[in-house]
Parts: sequence; structure tokens; C-alpha cells
Amino acid sequence: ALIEISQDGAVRTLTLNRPAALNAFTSSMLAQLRAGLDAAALDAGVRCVVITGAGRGFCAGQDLSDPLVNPNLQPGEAPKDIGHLLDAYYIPLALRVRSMPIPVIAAVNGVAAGAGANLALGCDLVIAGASANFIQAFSKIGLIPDCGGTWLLPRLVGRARAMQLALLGEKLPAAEAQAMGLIYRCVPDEDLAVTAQALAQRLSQMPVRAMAETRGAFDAAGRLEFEDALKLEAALQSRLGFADDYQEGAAAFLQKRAPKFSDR
Ligand code: LHQ
Repeated sequence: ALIEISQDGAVRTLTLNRPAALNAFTSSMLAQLRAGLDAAALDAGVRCVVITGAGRGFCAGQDLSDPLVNPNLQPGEAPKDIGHLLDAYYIPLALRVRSMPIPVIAAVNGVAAGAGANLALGCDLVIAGASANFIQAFSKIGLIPDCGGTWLLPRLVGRARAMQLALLGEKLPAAEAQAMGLIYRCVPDEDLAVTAQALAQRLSQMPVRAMAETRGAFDAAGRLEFEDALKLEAALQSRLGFADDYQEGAAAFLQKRAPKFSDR
């Protein structure tokens, strides 16, 4: 399978599995990844998702040898519209990540380039191995950052650094990505899998529904006035206040016992 699926407790791991091409995306791989996320979203037994890569890379972005993106056009052959690939695959995938009812962790085990970098940056927490690099490779082939890059980069690191990354298209080592606030954390390569899984297990025991609402509220706040963000918080808090997780969390606190969360 182009996406390998495994489960440990309530943690579902989706592994991009085309290591000979650094897990560069083909259309069927993008479709399988989206289907894997759909299945995780629908499965009440899954409370956190980890996306990682097989082999030495995380994901090299769109497979540039795919006929759909026009490699080696013959003289007189008309180029195909690559925008269709975004409409059909990348937009639904990026939206799927951002609308998951549970937290999504990217465990970036090696190079993350182009759409592969931005798929990772769209996740809720990004943890990377020290040898991983983030590359906005688009500028080198005459394209703009896609898979959410134009929206994510300025928000994550500010316009100046977003422009630096997008225009220069240089390799950004994971340690620097952490230092500039692009990602949550950089860890030694040999610790990545264990650290990411431990983090996922920890999140899976927490109130995951509130985490998904937090992501949604952050995204919404980006286009709201302060007062409207306050009102959105009140509306969401009102809804969560009726949910089991809040009742359980508050009761457990007062009873000085460990909570057991179940909402999703
Ligand atoms: C690849 C790729 C690749 C095919 C490595 N494709 N084979 C959306 C919609 C429509 C159109 C276009 O794009 C998009 C979004 C995008 O993602 S655009 C950006 C596409 N990605 C890139 O431009 C990155 C291209 N790759 C690289 O720059 C390098 O491979 C990086 C820096 C990622 C890794 O460099 P190295 O560690 O030196 O590895 P390598 O270059 O030797 O790659 C290993 C193999 O993987 C190699 O195959 P081979 O048969 O020679 O061993 C590469 O050809 C293959 N590969 N990326 N995107």
C-alpha cells in the first residue's frame, strides 16, 4: 500500500510509503492518504493520528515525473492544467487534515519538500528528526507554495520569514524550523518515532474534541475582530460545557482523581 496503516491503542499511524522516491505524492497516494484520514475520523476507537514517512524522507511533494504535471512535453504538445490536481487531490487533503475531529501529528522523519512540507505544517503538532529539512521547493520550479503554504507560512513565522522560505526555497534544518517557530519540536533522529508515539498516546487520553475545536477556533480567529473571537469562544465554550468531557474533567479535578475522557 502507498499508505501503510497501523494502530496502537487509540493512536492511528499513517505512513507515506513510497520510499524509493522519498514518498513523493502520486494521485493514488493522495487518494489513499485522504481515505486513511476519513477512516480515522469515522472510527470512534481512534483519538489521535500520526502521519510519518517510510525510509529516509518524509515526503518530497508532488511526484514531478507524473504525466499529469507535464514532464518531458513533446514539441507542440499542450500542457495539462496542474490546477486540476490541486482541486481534485491537494485541496480535499489539506481540508481533511484541518477538519479532523481529533488531533493530527506530523512526525517528519526526513526531508519534507513542496506540498510534503506544507502537508506537515498544516498538522496540529509537527515534530521532526534533527536530520529533517523543510523545503519550499516551489520557487525553484516556477510555482507558488500550495497545499496551504500561502496561508500557513505567514501565520506560522511572519511575512519576512515566510517570504524568505518561499522565495529562496532553501533547505531549512529541523532545529532552525523549531527556533523560528515553524514547528513544535526537533528531536534526535533516533528518538523521533518513540517521542511522536508517546505524544500521540498522551493526546489520545486528553479531551480530543476540545482540541479539534481549538484548532477550528484558531483558524476562525484569523479572520475575526477581537470581539467576534471572544463571542466565538463563548459559543464554543457553551457547547463544550454541556459535553461529557467537561463534566468529567471538572468532577475529576474536584474529586482529586484521574479523569477518563470519551468525547470525540
Ligand atoms: C522525486 C521527487 C519528486 C519525483 C525526489 N518527484 N521523484 C502540486 C500540483 C501540481 C504540480 C506540481 O506541484 C504541486 C506541489 C508540489 O509539491 S511542487 C514541489 C515538488 N517537489 C520538489 O520540487 C522537490 C523535488 N525533490 C528534491 O528537490 C530533492 O529530491 C529533495 C531535496 C527532496 C531530496 O534530495 P536528495 O536527498 O538529494 O534525494 P534525491 O534528489 O536523490 O531523491 C531520491 C529519489 O527520489 C530520486 O530518484 P532516483 O531514481 O534518482 O533515486 C529522485 O528523483 C526522487 N524524487 N523528489 N518530487
